[in-house]
Amino acid sequence: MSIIKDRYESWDPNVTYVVGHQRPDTDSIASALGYAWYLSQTSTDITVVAARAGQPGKQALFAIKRFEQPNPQLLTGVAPTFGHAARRQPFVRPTEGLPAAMMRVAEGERVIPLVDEDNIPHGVVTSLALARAYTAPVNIMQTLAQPCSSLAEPPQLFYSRDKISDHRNSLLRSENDDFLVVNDEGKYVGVATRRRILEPPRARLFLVDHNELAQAVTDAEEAEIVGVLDHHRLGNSPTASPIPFVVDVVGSTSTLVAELCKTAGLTPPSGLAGMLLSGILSDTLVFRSPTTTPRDTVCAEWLSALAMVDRFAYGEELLHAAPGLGARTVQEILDNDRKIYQMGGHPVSLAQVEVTGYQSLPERREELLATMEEWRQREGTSLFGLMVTDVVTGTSRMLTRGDKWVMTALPFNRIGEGEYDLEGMVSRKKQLVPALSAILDETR
Ligand SMILES: [Mn+2]
Repeated sequence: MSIIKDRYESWDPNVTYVVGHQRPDTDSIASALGYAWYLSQTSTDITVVAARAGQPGKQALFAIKRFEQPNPQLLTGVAPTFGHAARRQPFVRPTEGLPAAMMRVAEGERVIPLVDEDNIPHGVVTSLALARAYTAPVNIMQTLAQPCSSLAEPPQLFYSRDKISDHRNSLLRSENDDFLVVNDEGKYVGVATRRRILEPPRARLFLVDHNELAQAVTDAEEAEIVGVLDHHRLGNSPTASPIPFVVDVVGSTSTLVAELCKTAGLTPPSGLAGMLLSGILSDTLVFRSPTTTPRDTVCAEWLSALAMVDRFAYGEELLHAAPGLGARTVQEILDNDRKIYQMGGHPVSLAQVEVTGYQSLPERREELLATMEEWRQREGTSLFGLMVTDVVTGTSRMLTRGDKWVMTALPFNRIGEGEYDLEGMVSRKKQLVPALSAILDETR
């Protein structure tokens, strides 16, 4: 209902958001909450809000509930909109006389919006049109009696929710310098000048648990990245100008947040400590992942004391809240989403499973491959592929068992016995199937 909501939509230019990657996992949510808290404790000049780029996974929701943490604010997109560029400029009613508009001009306005009692805009009166009316060779009393609507010029309208970048071309073609901005119901929001539209306020983002724009919240390339705190490999640098950019080789971003707190002499509240602990336990698979470092275990010990939980028992509970590969049976992994295809007359069985990181793939590989071969023999398929898709990085690997002639023709990077890197493939239907069909059709 409020103007502020119409104008600012989902992001506020006065706020600095701490936001994790799309398809947020537990570490992404925990480090956003933790780092936002840390920043709010250490910097007084900015308003910091923890945010998320999408719906958290089951495990993250479990941790949020367990430690009674707020779900971070959802950012659906961070592009500047016309609402962000609009200023709620004073208006006059279309029925008011010209002196009302003239007063606004005297106050320094260049265009005066005409807005009726229902908040619907009826064009604008420009200072030029007013000057002409006042200097026209007619009775000045007649001029003063005219309603503002008599001088109304049709405005160019934009919706406050619309992204500026989607309209750049029509803006460049337009001869107007001032544009009326309305909300979804067509009601007056404000006036946006060309200058403000071309240089709108930008969302201020602190990225946690990722460092590539491809994984960031929608339209992050139109935002101002003010810092990065992460533990993943370096992707493309998201900024042109230098920013605080921390990518450190530990098991989780939550570890980095906990260390920052320690260094600053800050003790996170019990619930937040539990949340950060959850981030560490989730990413390190309760310290079993080879990515675990002593820094993770030291922080986890500290946080579990603050949260008053047994980190090992709670860790197992947490992992089972959203079973990754580590906590699922071979049957579940292979058969939850499996389809049989006919390619060039050869039956091919393709399963797909989503993960957040490949941490637990090595320890399950042998078991999975053995079962795949068993099923393949039983079903008589030429190939059995398990596409393991990392929803965080948008990449996939494939475990495969098949007839020798198919295996040797596979057009993928082999990274181990029966294991291939599918790189940017995430869709079985649109990417993997066509790639496999190409060889199986050919070698028939
Ligand atoms: Mn992480």
